Amino acid sequence: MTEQAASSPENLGRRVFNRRLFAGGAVVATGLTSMSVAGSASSASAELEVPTAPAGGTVRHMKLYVEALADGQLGYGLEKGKASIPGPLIEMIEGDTLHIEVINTLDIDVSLHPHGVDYEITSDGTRHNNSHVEPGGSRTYTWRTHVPGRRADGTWRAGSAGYWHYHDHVVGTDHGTGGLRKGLYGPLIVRRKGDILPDKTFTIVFNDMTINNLKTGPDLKATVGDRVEIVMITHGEFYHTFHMHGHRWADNRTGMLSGPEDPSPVIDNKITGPADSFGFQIIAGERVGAGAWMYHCHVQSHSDMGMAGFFLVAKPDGTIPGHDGGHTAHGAGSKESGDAKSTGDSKTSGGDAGAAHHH
Ligand SMILES: [Cu+2]
Repeated sequence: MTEQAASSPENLGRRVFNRRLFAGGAVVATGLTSMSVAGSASSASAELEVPTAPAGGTVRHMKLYVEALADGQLGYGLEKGKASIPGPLIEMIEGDTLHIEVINTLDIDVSLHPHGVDYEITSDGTRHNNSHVEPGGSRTYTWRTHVPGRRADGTWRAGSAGYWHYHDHVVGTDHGTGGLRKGLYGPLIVRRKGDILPDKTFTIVFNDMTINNLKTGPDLKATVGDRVEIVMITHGEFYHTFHMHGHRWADNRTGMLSGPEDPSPVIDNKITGPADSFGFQIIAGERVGAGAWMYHCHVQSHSDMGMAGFFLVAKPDGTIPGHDGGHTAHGAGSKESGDAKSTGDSKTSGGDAGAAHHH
C-alpha cells in the first residue's frame, strides 16, 4: 500500500492522502471511499509535487482502546494490544465528522476529551456530564469540524483547522490528572482543504519532566529533503520551551509561511505550557544538511535532566555524519548514556511507533 507507483499527476494528491490514511490507521475502510472521491475532486487544483488535503465532509467511524501498559502506564490504541504513548495520530479535514468508540479495558473509569473540535456536551468526556466510560464499557464520542466562514452578523468565524490534541479527563481526578500523567493523551490534526501534506509526522509531548513519558526524547528519523511535520503538545505541571537545532518554522496555524507577505514571525524556540499545542512542517536538513539535530526543552535544568532528543536526518545513503549513536541528546557522559538505555520504556510505550506516523 505504501509503495504504490504514482499513476498520473492528477491522482497524486488523492494517492498520497489515501496512503496516509492507511498508514495512520486512524480511519476504517468504510470511510475511505468517500474520502477518495473528495480527494479526486480537489486534486486537479493541487500542485503536482506537493500533495494537499482534499475537501472534508466525510463521516467516519473508528475505535479507540484504552489499555494498561507496563510500569503502570496507560495508553490509547486503534487496535487491541496496540496502545501507545502518545496515542495514535487522529487526522480530520474541516467539515469531517468522526465517531470514536472508546473501549475501556481497564477496571477504572476513563474518558476522551478533545481540544479544538466541535462536540456536544455528551462528548465532553467529563464526569460531571456523565460522559466518561465505565470499567469494561464503551462509549461513542462524536467530533465535528467546520470550515471558516462569515456569521450572519458579519463577523468572521474561524475554521476548526489546527494542531490539537485529546486526553483523558477522569482518571485520578475529575481533571484527568492521573490519566495524563500515565500517558492517556494523543495528537489531533485538523487540516484545511489545500493544506500541504507532510511525508511523515512526529508527535512530541512534554509531559511533566518527560518527553512522551520517556526519560529522554525519542529519535525522530528522516532523510534529507523529507517534509517532516512535528506536533508539539505540553501537559503536566510545568512550562517549557521547545527548541530545534538547525530548523525554523513560522509561528502561525500551519507553521509555514503562506507567501512573501506573510507577517508571521519565524522562530526556532517557543514557550509552551500545559495543554498548549502547536505544529509545523520543516524540510529535513534544508540548507544545513544531514546530522543528529537536537531538539529539547531550553529551560536549562530541564534539558540537563533529560528533556532532549535527536532529529536524526540521514543522507540518502542512510548515513548520518558525525553521529555514532552512542550519545544521548542531554549529555555525552557515559553515565547519562547508561541512564538513557535504562529508559527502555520505548518498547512498552511505543517508542518510535508512538511518536512517529509514517506516511
Ligand atoms: Cu522544560
